[in-house]
Amino acid sequence: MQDEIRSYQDGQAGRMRLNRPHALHALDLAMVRAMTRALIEWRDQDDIRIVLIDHAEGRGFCAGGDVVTIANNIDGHVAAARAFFFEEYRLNHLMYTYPKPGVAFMDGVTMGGGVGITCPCRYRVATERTMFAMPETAIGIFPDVGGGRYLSRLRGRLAQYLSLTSARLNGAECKALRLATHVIASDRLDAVKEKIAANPYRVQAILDEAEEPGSGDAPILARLPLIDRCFASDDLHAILASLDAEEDPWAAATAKTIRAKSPTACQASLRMLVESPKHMHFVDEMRMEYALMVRLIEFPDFREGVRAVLIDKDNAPTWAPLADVAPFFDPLPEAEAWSPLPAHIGKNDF
Ligand code: QUE
Repeated sequence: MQDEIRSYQDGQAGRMRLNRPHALHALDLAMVRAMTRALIEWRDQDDIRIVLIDHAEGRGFCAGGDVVTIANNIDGHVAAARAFFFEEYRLNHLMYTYPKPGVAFMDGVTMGGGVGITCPCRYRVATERTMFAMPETAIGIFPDVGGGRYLSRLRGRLAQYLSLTSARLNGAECKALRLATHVIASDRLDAVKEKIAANPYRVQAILDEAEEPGSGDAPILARLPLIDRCFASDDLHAILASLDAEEDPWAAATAKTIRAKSPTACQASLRMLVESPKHMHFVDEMRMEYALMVRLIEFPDFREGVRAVLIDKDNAPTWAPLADVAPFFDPLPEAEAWSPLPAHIGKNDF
């Protein structure tokens, strides 16, 4: 079998290429481990000055996590399901604190777990093929992988809007919201990567030079006032009531979209977005997200959502009755809680 992560040195760059084309390069545990191992190896290697993350042939940059396998593990193999998120968040944290700059190329679908490996990078390149979304509430979970941090820092009430609706953003919208640093035509990326690998100290200039003026329309900007008004509350029912009160086709369609998502997942997401800005350190964010994820993957909506969206593809989930999500935020017992990779860990410790 071909390696699902192709990692190699290219000039002065460490290259990590996601290579699971049949699943839009969604991350499984082996990929998370291979990426972690490569980053640890490159951390102390003086001839590697920068890390480039992209995908091999085929569509998509990274569709998220391998949630079908995780959902199938819930019955009987809960430890394996937990282990995926535990290690994925360790990778996200390693990238967030990594001493060398990262460049992520979001040249296609970039969702969930794909966002988690992009947002920690200093340079985030979108293209005309970028389709960015945090669609987790459709499968009974929440925008994780640091989503609480990245989304809650966006302007106005975009975090609440993106989390509840799974709305997709194009490359120009990602740039307008600072989720991307650059928008570069897809057919220029090979040349850009080659130049960066040869001259990593010029990365900013190389990306700036490859960007064309006017990188396309960002229609979301025109809707910001309406989004801010309708998503002003941290309460799901108040948001729905606010959308229903607008005499506006967009508001009606948006309310319908939210009503199709897991209500429990939506409420958990809204509460996370209240809590996330209180965290000083990314470690605290990921510890909270892991505790919440451990609870939600055992709540029936996760299995049901994965069934409806990704297995049977009937898009007709039956959600469980609404729970009070507050207990989902209780810290885990210390022995089960998430922790970052120990700082001294080396590549042979896996
Ligand atoms: C929510 C998600 C994911 C999703 C859809 C959601 C997710 C994910 C995929 C996905 C899509 C296409 C594939 C694939 C996975 O879809 O995490 O293997 O081919 O990986 O609504 O969180």
